[in-house]
Amino acid sequence: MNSNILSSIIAKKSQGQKSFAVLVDPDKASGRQIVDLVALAVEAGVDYLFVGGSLVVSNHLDEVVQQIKKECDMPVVLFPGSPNQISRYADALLYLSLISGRNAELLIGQHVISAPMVRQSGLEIMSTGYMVIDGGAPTTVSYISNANPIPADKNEIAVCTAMAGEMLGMKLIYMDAGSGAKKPVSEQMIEAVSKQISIPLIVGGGITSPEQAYRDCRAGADLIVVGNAIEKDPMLIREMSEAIHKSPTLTTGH
Ligand code: 1GP
Repeated sequence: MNSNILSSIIAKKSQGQKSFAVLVDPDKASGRQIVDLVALAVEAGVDYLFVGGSLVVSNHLDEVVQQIKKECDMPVVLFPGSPNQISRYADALLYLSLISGRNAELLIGQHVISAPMVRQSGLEIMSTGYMVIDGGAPTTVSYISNANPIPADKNEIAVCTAMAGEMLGMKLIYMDAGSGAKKPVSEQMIEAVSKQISIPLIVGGGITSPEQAYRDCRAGADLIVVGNAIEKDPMLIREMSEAIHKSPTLTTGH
């Protein structure tokens, strides 16, 4: 099983470099928009394109991924909301287990059902402890997952959840306030969690400004994911990328 993309994320973390992923929702992106977005992303030095959404209702995931791959060499990482959001044309899959929830289906059930298909896809599989954090309003992910998010001010629950994920062997932790969250994950929570884990920490949901992205990186996020804000204003990509790539970390993992 290849591990190129995970290795690149780990290598960047160990060098103190931050990474930036732009999230493309196949339901919202059309042909021309994808071409333009990819061009902007390449020019801005975006590290990864994540593709997926909690509720992909269209059936052109393959088409979207193929189109992105035609336009650029950037790694395409699937961020699936359900097991049918798999495309063999992508490079890697965030193999998400919703460790913040207590819905057995999203912890392990759907993985069992889709395991042969996932293995056959040939994708790089990146085991990811997925933690949904309350973002101030119900988001698609909190509704669809049928699981309570971690309260935004309960840093200790987030810390223990991430620690458990790491000790269970997960390779990445993803803290997500949900797409379009009113409030992104707090810097205090990011700092608390990042201090207690040594695997890379992905943070997303409701990040709308380069300043916020910078502060999140400084607090300890290793990879920032932005979707909505860039859908609304694609020109934000450049500033976001600059802010993320210049940011230092104030904290160190143990
Ligand atoms: C959502 O983390 C991603 O799962 C991105 O969220 O669309 O709010 O940037 P936004």
